[in-house]
This record gives sequence, C-alpha cells and structure tokens, in this order.
Amino acid sequence: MERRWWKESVVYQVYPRSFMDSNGDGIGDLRGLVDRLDYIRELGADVIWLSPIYQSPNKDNGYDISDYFSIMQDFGTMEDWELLVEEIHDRGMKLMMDLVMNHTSDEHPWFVESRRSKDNPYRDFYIWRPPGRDGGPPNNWASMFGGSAWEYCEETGEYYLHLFSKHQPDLNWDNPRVRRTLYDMVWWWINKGVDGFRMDVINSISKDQSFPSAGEGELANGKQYYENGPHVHEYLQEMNREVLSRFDLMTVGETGGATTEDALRYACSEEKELQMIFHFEHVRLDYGEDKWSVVPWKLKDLIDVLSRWQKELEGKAWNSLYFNNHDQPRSVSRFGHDKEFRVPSAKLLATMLHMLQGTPYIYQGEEIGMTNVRFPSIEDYRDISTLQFYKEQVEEKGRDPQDVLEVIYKRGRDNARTPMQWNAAEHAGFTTGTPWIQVHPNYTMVNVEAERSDPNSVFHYYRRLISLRKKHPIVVYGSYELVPTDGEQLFVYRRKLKRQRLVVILNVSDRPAVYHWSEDWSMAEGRLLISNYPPLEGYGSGGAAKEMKLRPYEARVYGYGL
Ligand code: TEU
Ligand code: CA
Repeated sequence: MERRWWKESVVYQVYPRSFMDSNGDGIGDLRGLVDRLDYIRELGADVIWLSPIYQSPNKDNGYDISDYFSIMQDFGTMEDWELLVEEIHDRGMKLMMDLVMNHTSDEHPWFVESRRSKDNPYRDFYIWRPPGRDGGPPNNWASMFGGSAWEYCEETGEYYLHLFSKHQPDLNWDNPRVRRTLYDMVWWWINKGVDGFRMDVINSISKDQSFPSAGEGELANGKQYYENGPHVHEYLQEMNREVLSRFDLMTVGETGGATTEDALRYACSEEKELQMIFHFEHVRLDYGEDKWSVVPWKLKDLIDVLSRWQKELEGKAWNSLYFNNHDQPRSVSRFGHDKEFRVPSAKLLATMLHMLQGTPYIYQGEEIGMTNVRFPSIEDYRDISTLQFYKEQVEEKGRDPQDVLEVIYKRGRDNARTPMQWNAAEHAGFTTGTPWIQVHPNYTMVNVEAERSDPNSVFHYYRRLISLRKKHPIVVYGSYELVPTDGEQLFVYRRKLKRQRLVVILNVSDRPAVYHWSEDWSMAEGRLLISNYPPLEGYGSGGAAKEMKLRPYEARVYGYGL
C-alpha cells in the first residue's frame, strides 16, 4: 500500500468559537488558537482541521459564508490567520481548512445580486424555481433544519432552494461559472499556505434537475434526489483535475448517506476525487426515523459497520475514523458511559478507533473525555437546528417542553460546542468575559490542567495511542480482520503487516467479560502495547492462559513481532 503523510497523520478538529478566547469577548478566536498550538502538539496530532473562520453573519456558526476571502471579525483578522499558519508550520504541523461550497450565506453578495431580478448575472449562481401548481414551494423537500427547503422571494416571485437554513441558499453547481469561481477560491487558499480541506456536505452539490417531490407527504426528506446526485463525481473529478491534484493536499469530504460503494468512487486511491470521506453509518445507529428520534444502538451493528468499512475499502480507498465532531453528541455519553466509567470508556472508544486502518480525527475536548451537557432551559442553547427543532415541537406541535429538552440532551449539536475546558478557574479558563455559550458544569473535574497532571488520564492515554501509531507502521497500514464474538460485549479485531500482528480486545460494556484467546501465538509471546486499566491479579496478562477476564470497558492491545 502506498505510504502517504495524510494516512500517517492524526487530525485534531478545532471549532474556533469554542476553543480559546484571547480578548475576553466570550468568543474563541484565532489568537486563542495560536496560544494553544503547543497543547495540540503535545497531544501528538499533526494536522489541525479548523471549522469555518470566513466572514459570516453566523447564523450557522460560520457554515454560512458571506465572503470566502476574509476572516470573521469575531475570530480576528487576516494577519491573525497568517500568523496561525506560520505558527502551525513552525511546529511541523499542517492546517486543513473547512470549505463550505454547497451553499453560501444569504448575505453573500452573489445572493444579494441573485435575488434582485431574473436577468441578474448572478441569478444562475443559485437554484431558483417558480411556485408549484398550488402556488406553494416547487416540491415537498424538507430542509435539514426543519420546514420547507424552499423560500419564496417577493422580488421575482420565485423560490430558492436551501437544504439547510433559509439563510444558506444552495449554490448551483450545474453552472460552470459557479464551479470555476469556487475552484479559483480554493486555489487562492492553497497559495496562502493551506495543506488540505474538509469539504462540507460535498456529496449534495448535484441535484436531480427535475426536482421531484419525495413521495406524497407535505414535507419529506428529498435526499435521494441530491445526496450522491447525478453529476457529483464529474464535478469532483473536475475540481481534482483543475486544482487539487496539482498540490500535495489532504482532502476529506463530508458525505452523509454515502455507502462503501460510493466511497470507492469518492476516495479511491487513484485520487481522482478526494482522499477520504466521512460516512455517517456508525453515527446513525441510534437514529429512529431521523436524528431527533432516539433508539438504543447495538454493539453488533457498530461492529458490522466498522468492519464493513474496513474490509470494503481495504487496498482501494482510505478510511477516516471518527466518533465526534461539532455536529455530533459527545461519544463518551453516546457510545460509552459518562458516569462512573467515563474515564475507561473514553479510553476504550479511543482504542477502538485509533487501532483501525484509516486516519483518526479527534474533536476538541474528546481527548479529555468531555461529555454531553444538560442545560436547564432552551434559552441556554445556541444551535440554529436545535432552536428550530424546539420551536417546531413546542410551539407548533404543542409537545411538552421538558420532553423536547430530553431529546436535545441526547442529540443537540451544542453538546459538542460548549467551551473547551482548560482548567478549574471560572468559565474553565476559556474566557475572562462571558462565554457565548455556557461552560459545561463538570469543568472543575474534567479539564486540561487536571488531565495533564494525571498520568492515568484520558489525555495521556490519547498521547500513548498516537505515539503507537507513529512508532509502528502496522497501526497505519496493517490489514484488518474481525475476530468473531457474540457481539454482546466484546469487539475483537486483528491487524496484520507482514509477520507482525496486533490484536485489539475491547469489552464494550459496563460489566466484566471473558475473552477466549484465539491467536496462534500465546499472550506470553506477545506484548501488551496499551491498556486502559492497571494490571490486576487474575485479569488480562495471561502467560500461557487462554482465558482473559476483562473489567468494564477494558481495552487491551497486544502486539506480536514488533
Ligand atoms: O453538516 C451537514 C449535515 O449533514 C448535518 O446536518 C448533520 O447531519 C447534522 O448536523 C447532524 O446533527 C454540515 C456541517 O458540519 C454543519 O455544522 C452545518 O450546519 C451544515 O453542514 C450546513 O453547512
Ligand atoms: Ca475573542
């Protein structure tokens, strides 16, 4: 398999608004990030993925861009950004920017022009359609954030498409001028020293031009008509040919709804499109009808999904590995245990992910085991999609507010967006002012300072996992093989590289478990590379023993021949 730097890297995602505030206005900023680069380096991550910092009216925290070439005032200036790249590069690290190209802000000058008149030169930059037969929206597609995906404009009597909020009109990728303009913008950032890109909802850029309704309902999910749409591969190949392939970049596409088959096109190693994608299969295992309906996830399904992605991409495409990002609830609360087993379960999830084949992504705070939050009132929430959901459920459908809050506690995106917990001082050391969103009340216990001074912390465990990856190519390049178990508690897999072996044994449950060793080498011949519990008589270790007792959320990685 071809060795590439972005396969060997570990990415750390920074959500700048919530990372570090340098000037006391309560909002994280670029100077704050510069201040904390040494922390990220200490962790061992080598690439920073920075969520959007472009100028934006901030309806969706920067995922609504009004100028691709300047920096949001809240975050600082272009000089600050230039300093940031320089400081990142000085530390031997790389910077990956977030590109939001499916849509812009409704305040972007292109859209301001576009909505003016049907013959405006920017009209075709967006997707306009006349009203449907009943005078309502052109079809029944729902926006991801609630309500119709179409918004009516008085000026011209037409509707524009917005898959997200009405402040995020979708760009018309079928217009070659739009594509050209975006590629030029990408080129501009590469020239400024960017090392890679994460591309927001990139598999939704090509819509079925007949815009059919999705079934009969008044509002329905139209994904089948725009996710992995008719021309998406053509456009990505074009962008690759015209820009990306001319540089040595790391690229990852956010592609909700992508299957392994899709991945073999988006992220095949011939690199005619992107280098990897974020699929969503594992983070939708606890979805009922949609994200706001919560069902319990099953370990069997998680094992199935992860194994399938490992096997089907092997040797052909490259996996990204993640449990967290700024849209997802905290993984320790979701797939682990955020009460008495917070620490071991956070370490277990990290082991599960970092020992798979692919490039791991760590989301800020994950490395210290930050958890979901339960704010008492909807007033405490900031996320546009959460607020829209609450309004719809409580005001329009008359649902009990407390019930709705309970769902938000599980699913709301603000779970990931509470400020980074640096220390036990006021506001967790994030700001000297009033934070734009409240700090999680557990900051006095869960914070960077405490984690750094405790050798058994989640933070130091992540460091050790990352250094294993840096030391042993098998962690990056080894092949994957599932070791069958009953799937109730245990997830066990092997990695192989030439004569070397790894076996990863995970008790993904809050009860003790027993694993029957099934390797053709004994535990004594191997070496325990990492584990999230101190050695204890009768547990693990092994020698010639075949039976391994595991404590709740215990994770053990054995190596052979390395
Ligand atoms: O997210 C795309 C996306 O599909 C999300 O709606 C996701 O399904 C949801 O947040 C799960 O909770 C991207 C960005 O990551 C997100 O922050 C933006 O709001 C969105 O695009 C629009 O740009
Ligand atoms: Ca600030």
